[in-house]
Amino acid sequence: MTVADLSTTDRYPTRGSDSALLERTDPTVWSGGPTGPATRDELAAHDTKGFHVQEGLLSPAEVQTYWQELERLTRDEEVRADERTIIERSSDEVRSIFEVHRISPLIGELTRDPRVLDRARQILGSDVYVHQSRINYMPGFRGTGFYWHSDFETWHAEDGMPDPRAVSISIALTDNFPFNGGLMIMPGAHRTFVSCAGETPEQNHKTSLKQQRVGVPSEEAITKLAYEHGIEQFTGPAGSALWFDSNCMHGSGNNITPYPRSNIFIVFNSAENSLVDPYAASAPRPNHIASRDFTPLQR
Ligand code: 6CS
Ligand code: FE
Repeated sequence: MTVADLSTTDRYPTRGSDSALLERTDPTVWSGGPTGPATRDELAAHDTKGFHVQEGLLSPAEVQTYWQELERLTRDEEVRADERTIIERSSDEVRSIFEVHRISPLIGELTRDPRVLDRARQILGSDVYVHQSRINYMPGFRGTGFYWHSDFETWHAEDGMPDPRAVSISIALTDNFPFNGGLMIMPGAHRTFVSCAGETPEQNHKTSLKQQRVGVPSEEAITKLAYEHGIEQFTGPAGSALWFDSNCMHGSGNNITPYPRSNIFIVFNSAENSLVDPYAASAPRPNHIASRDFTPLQR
């Protein structure tokens, strides 16, 4: 099936026989919703670039508390053996812990913290629920990064997310430097949907969360977007946070420094954008990767 065939049934067709750059036909900041703490300039930056930084979200004391929680989780043998925990390919260190907002009550509270929840509702212009949460531990020396991708391309194809009406927050628990795997992101590329060639294999999530092989943009698409938009990098002290649109083109390098780059990552989806059947996979991914509990979050 070519992208043209798919487009009659789907505004963001992907994983057909060829790749293409399609225009995003949805807003980035949705109007008409609840007000919130984001300033006019922050919303303008988010709309134009697809992301904005929330400086000093967590106090140093809170960073310490969440860092200790992260250390506790990565040392807990039950958590390490849990299917929601992804171990690094090249070592036995924890790479990610999914559904961490349900595993850790402390991180669960953070999803309902007004400093976080109200900003998500403001950007998405509606009630929201947690689509996915994870801790990316990115240990020193052996932390491996993530190749260029759009999260929405995966969430649309494999989770059945209709529109890019979702926003992620990446909260730095350690200092994010340019040299320890800091997130790279193309400002403005969120307005282009990169349709990727290649069918989704059965049970793809069993390997894609360690290394993504399908839903990966072509080097031609990445080159075109990089020359058109450039590349910025999220760096900042522990406690700062990056809010980024679900369709941002982003990636991160490996971390060969001694400094871990550990983040809490929460994805808010609009309650008006709840998941349907996957658009390009034979079965939906498990609930701990793509929640099907659409109950809107309350403070
Ligand atoms: O597949 C996913 O849902 C996850 N994969 C990546 C590389 N980023 C978004 C998300 O956490
Ligand atoms: Fe991602």
